[in-house]
Amino acid sequence: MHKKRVFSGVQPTGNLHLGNYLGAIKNFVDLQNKFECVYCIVDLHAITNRQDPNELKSNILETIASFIASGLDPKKNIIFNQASVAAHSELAWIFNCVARIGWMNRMTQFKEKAGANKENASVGLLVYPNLMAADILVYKATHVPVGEDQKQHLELTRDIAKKFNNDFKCDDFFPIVKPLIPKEISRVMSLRDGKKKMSKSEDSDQSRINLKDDKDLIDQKIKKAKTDNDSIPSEINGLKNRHEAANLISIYASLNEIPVDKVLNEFGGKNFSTFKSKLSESVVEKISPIGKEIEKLLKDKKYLSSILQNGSKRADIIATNNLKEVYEIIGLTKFS
Ligand code: AQP
Repeated sequence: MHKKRVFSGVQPTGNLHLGNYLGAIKNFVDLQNKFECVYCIVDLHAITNRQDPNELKSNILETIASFIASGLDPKKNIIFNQASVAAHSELAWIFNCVARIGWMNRMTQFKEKAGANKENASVGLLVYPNLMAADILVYKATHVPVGEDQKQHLELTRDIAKKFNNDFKCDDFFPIVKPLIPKEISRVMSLRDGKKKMSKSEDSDQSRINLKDDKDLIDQKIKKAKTDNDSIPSEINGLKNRHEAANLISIYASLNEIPVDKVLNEFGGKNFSTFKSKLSESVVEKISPIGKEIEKLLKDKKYLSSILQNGSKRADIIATNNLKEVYEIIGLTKFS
């Protein structure tokens, strides 16, 4: 039996949005009172695509500011950046030798991010899931809150843990992690195209609500969000194949922590303009205070760096101990 421990990470690639918040960060906040939680800014994942060094530095601080502004308590949780704890990269190398190339080739995120020019993608982008497995398992984490887009990577983490435990006959050494995926909205979709996920790297800023957007921008983006010509249905079946409509309804449900059918009870038969103004109100109510707090926190970079410094020390102790056990299991010795 493993001690219950939560681990999750967010890439410091700028523009944290409503998808990151509802899919992951909101859940991080809820979990901090129930589990020991380790939350990581996964800067090594960010460099699988080229990053401007100065922008990367400021995005790391902005991500930590977003964590704190969303309600994470740096005393209660271990909050740190991945590059500060070398054990992540060391275990990732070991997992590069455990995982199979066929497993990597099946990852849909690689296919989507590498696009048509697969040969030109970084090797890091291909083996990204091994580093993610190392991030989680170096803490022997048992629960991982993520959006639905990360489900396949978590299945791979489970496969790596099982293969390692089996290959080295150390039954139950690594836990078989449980994904914690939000129920009402597991994947927030783009405001411009209900079949694409809301994403930081999407060119159009109109496709997402950023945590730092002000009230006017939020109102304007929601007003312009794509819908269809039909009114809001009264039952869930009526949302079938209406991707944009389903997305807006689910965002409202998730923000207000009510089930989708309750939203449909309230708005069924009404047109989208009535609903959109209510949705705007909810987004502004939940997101604007976070945006304002992010701006405030970003004025105190010393404070933000001190959170990372402190969290990195605490994370390093756990990760280094676990890595030591891994080295012993596989027959490696560190003489330095
Ligand atoms: N649209 C989304 N809906 C629900 N959850 C989402 N997450 C991301 N987008 C959505 C969840 O947020 C956490 C952190 O994600 P990340 O920033 O580390 O990486 P990502 O999934 O690649 O996010 P983006 O916005 O799509 O970034 P880019 O455009 O840079 O690739 C994860 O738990 C993720 O599930």
